[in-house]
Amino acid sequence: MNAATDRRFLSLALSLGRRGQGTTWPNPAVGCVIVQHSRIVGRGWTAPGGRPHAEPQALAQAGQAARGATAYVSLEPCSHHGQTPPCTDALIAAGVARVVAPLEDMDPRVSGEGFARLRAAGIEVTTGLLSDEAGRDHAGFFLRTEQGRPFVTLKLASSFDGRIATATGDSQWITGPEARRHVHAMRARHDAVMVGAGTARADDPGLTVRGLGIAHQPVRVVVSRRIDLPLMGQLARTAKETPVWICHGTDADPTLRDTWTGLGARLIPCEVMGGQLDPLSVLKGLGEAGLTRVFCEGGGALAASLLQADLVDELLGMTAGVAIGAEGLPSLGALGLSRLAEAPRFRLRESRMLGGDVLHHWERAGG
Ligand code: AOF
Ligand code: ZN
Repeated sequence: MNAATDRRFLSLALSLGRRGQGTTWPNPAVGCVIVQHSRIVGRGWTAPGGRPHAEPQALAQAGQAARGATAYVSLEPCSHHGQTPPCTDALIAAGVARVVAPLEDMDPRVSGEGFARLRAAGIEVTTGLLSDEAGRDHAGFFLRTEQGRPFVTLKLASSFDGRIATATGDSQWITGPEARRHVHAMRARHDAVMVGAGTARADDPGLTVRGLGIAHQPVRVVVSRRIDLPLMGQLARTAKETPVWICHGTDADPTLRDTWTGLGARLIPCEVMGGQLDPLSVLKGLGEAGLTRVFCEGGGALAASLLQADLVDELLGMTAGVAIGAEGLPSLGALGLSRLAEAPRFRLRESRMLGGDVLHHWERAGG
């Protein structure tokens, strides 16, 4: 098989894998394509909840056609006896001749062992192709495995001059319907949507995915040191149907904790540092609870504290052609910088028109 063909089928495996993003945590969202004589005979991706894994599903579809075929997998097939038997064993048993996967699984139970087992069984293994793209797709899973925290995408939709509301708090419809639709699609591809308490109070957001025909909902995370949240708001009313997790200070009022637990929320105690919640402790708490990809939608104070702590992996900006002026509410709180050299910097990955707005997508520089 030539490199261009490998690239094409592996790229397809990667895009199938991405279909599972937001639904497979704490497991990675993997995709698999089985190819026999240049024909796709099986496709699979990690099921919601993280199991079954991608490979056994694709192999089941391929049946006998898997014998002598090439399996394209977006991550090293697992070799451990976890909650399901190892995918390497399934590939070996099916008689696959070759496996193409971009990179090793960082899970210490796998970590090269999957490739080694396949090779030991006489299967040809090709790695390294599309590894940057796969690294991005699995960045959340890898970060949680290595550092115990999820990947953080920070979204800021603002006016041309970086404001998110007028001085009186009027914030509806800064960006257009296409941008809003994109936000919903991005929510769906993350394990959780996260906001600070100020936003939860000011906007009373639902934080659900709507209008895309998707049944799955991401977890809704609210960061609130004192659990200072409206008891009659949308989050409180719907916490029993769609998960609400509250990251609060260890010093929060126990009665309020009980109230929110009663409403159906999950409470995650986090450390307080210098009078505010320590953002690293918040993310570690979320990582411990299984999250791999978090979509932060502000507000300004939470966004600033994450940026200050160098915990933002990706920025998603949406900018509207409207000017609000200095008295408007800035999208970011104070960062306390004196020198530009200290300012968090990101590298542009993509920019394009989105309806009447501009979408710009940045990733951490040198990360
Ligand atoms: C694969 N294909 O589709 C996925 C894999 O708890 P378990 O038994 O489900 O195992 C989880 C681990 O399996 C996870 O940490 C990661 O290493 C791997 N995920 N592997 O071959 C898949 N989702
Ligand atoms: Zn597996």
